[in-house]
Amino acid sequence: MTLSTTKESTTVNYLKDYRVPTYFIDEVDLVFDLHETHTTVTSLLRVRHNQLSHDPEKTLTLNGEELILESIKLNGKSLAAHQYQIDKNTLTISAMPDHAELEIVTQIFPQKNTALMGLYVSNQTYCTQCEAEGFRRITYFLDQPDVLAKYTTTIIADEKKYPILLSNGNLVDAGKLAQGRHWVKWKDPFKKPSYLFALVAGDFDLVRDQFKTISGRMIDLRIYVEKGTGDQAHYAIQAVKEAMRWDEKNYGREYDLDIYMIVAIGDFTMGAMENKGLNIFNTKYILAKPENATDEDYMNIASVIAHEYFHNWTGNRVTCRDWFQLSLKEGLTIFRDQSFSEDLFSKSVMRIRDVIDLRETQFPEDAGPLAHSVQPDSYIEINNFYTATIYNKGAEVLRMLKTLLGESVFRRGMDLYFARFDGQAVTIDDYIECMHEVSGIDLKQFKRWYTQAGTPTVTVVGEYHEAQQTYTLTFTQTCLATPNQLEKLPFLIPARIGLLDKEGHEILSEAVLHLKEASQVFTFKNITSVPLPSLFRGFSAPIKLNYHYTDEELFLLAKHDSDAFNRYEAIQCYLLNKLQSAKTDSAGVTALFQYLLQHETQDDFLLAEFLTVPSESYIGEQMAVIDVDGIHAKREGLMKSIAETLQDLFLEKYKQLHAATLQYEFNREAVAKRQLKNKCLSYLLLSPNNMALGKTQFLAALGQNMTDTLPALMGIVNQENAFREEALVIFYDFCKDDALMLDKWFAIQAACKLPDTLQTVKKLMAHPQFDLKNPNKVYALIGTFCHRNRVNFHVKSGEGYRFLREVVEKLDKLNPQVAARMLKPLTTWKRYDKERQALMREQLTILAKQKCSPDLYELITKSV
Ligand code: B3K
Ligand code: ZN
Repeated sequence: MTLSTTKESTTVNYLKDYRVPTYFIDEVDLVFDLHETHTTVTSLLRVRHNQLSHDPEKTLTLNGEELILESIKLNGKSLAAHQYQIDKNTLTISAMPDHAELEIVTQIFPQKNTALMGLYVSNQTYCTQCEAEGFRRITYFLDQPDVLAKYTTTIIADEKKYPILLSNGNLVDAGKLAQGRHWVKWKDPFKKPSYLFALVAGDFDLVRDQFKTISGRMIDLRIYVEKGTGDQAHYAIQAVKEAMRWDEKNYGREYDLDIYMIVAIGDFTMGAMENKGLNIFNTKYILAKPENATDEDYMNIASVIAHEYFHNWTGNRVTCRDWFQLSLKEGLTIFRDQSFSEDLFSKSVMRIRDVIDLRETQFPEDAGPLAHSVQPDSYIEINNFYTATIYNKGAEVLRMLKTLLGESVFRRGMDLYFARFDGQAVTIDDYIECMHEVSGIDLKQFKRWYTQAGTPTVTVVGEYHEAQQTYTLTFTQTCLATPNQLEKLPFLIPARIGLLDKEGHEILSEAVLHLKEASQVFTFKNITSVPLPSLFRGFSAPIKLNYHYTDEELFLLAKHDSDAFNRYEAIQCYLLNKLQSAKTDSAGVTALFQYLLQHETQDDFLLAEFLTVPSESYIGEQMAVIDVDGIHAKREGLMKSIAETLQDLFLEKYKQLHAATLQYEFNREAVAKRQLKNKCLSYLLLSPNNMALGKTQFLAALGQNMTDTLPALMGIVNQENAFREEALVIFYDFCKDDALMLDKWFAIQAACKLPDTLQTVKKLMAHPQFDLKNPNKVYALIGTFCHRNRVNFHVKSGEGYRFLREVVEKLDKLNPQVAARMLKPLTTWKRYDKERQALMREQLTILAKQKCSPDLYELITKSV
């Protein structure tokens, strides 16, 4: 018996080292025998030498981690000890035949698996997470995405405890065994990489529905959730149907199996996983009912469901050749789910929110020590690369491509991509080649978006020539150095622009300029008066724009631009200017907000976005040295003065909308009203005089409508008042048996801006319902405090940094992926003042001296 150990390697993997596999595995037959102390996995592999691999040695090297090898047979014969070799994370067989059947029996320990990779147990349910490299924690395998095999999976387990046994594909057989055990057999007709394998065993509530595909096939839809929560899966199953319809209509993609299953799990590191035919989801993105889920939760559920469903084509049918191509599936699938949410909820608001997200998560990544390109050229731990750059910037790159090619050509490119590469593991280059072929456009320069990291800054200068009646715009692009990339070449940037006259009428609507040079001039003819440019409409490229607008010009754009995103952008820009000036004069801001409240009557959802002051992190991003306390004080001050000056208007709007939203319904119109109503409430609750209003809404909404409960509670909790403690107790009593609501209870306290919050967070870590092994709890309490509560996390004493380091140390032993995610704020130390820099570095240095996971090792070495 040999034990392979936990991954320790700190090897750097390079894209340039990619080689085709020496062997392929065409068929996999797995048998899982689930027991209370261990699981035995028998794996029968049909192995074939790859003629193209030029490996004269005929050596087969399989990956394996934390496995106990019980036996190994080649073509039916047990291998003697000298015929194979086991190292830390590999099993090597030399002198392999060209074709062989390999039978490997391993033992694994799902009950002890806290890393939540491979096979693990959550709430008495067995489940798997194999992306990126979890399958090797189940059995020895060629655990890389360019090895595509057909899987058959047999699961054997106690029937009472685990009546439901699931895997990918179709159920083909089942039976009973002695001692109350039973078995099932699943067969997946589609070839897939090992990262898409899934297994689930447990007892669930089942919610079912059907979907008739465009060609008339009936799909059996099933969502499995924890017993007693079946009433919360109805929205999710509707969302599945919406997503299926949308992909047929917009991309011509039909679902391919006869059954589509989703299982919701309480302990899950990510949002969800797109395993073929058997998605596994974090409960957070399935369960919802009005009393425990907010409008945001509902919208997120639809978007994650769509995301995983869309992966069936972008990721599963056409998959990635290697993990450097991760954005091929993730960027593309995010782009598709963003478009879905725009269609479903609101084109303008979803766009605004996606850009906010990009600027708050990806821009800092680009500006920090962990900056990497959308197609990285090296990594130590691939799990560290499920980043905003790969996902969100990757999506922006495709949005630009669509802008450059136009909608119908882009669609033809997608059709070609699916037709050409169905059933294959391919590269970002393969994808771009399709787009090149259908468009005839040379995309060589465009591909720099994949290989160069960093956020470009585009400086624009406009000049009007009255005599010639021409207007010129000069665009100059620059991009700062990022780690290992000191010099950058110009990007191909699509700039969607319009020109307005003094009254705000459009003189030129919707031109897309292709910026190619470091500096480039565009001339517009027959312009009869000085125009005002509306630049990068819809945020047509992930860049930082530098154009000097006067306050009057920003007002004009805010009021009249035909592009909703640029109206929002003008307001943000104006607010940022005010927040950055030495003395914040709020009169202009309140005048603008007053105008918007009185005139923006078409779209409540959009208005709620317009009335949002830039976040502390976005303000900080604009500064050379982030002034944590200054930003906080100024922003709070500005919001308070808006709230005071416009108190009557907010109250009037609030009352009017409140009366119109008494009954909770989830639909576009109701969401828009509630969003605006609660935006007004959040301003009103900045004043202690309005606490009664918050209390009334909180008590009335609790148990009926979480969308109204939460903002009221937030307003109450964020200041000292007589009702504060009581409100938290009432909320706790209401939510103590519901894990997801409990997360909200933890998060709301961790987000509190009052000065003793760190002490509260420490106390809450000792709460019996807090669990360091549960990622949702960690994200709710530690994540909210360290990632979102800037003023308290960055407290001058350095106590917040020490707290995070201590938590990360503990987490790393349980779940390195979660530990690495939590560590991120410390890696940005260079952005702060000298004192904070020293304190943050000190904690990183302490960590650097300890033995830690490759996940942490990579982040620490890259950032110290
Ligand atoms: N593809 C999964 C990612 C899982 C990665 C785990 N380290 C989720 C998604 O993007 O759909
Ligand atoms: Zn994805």
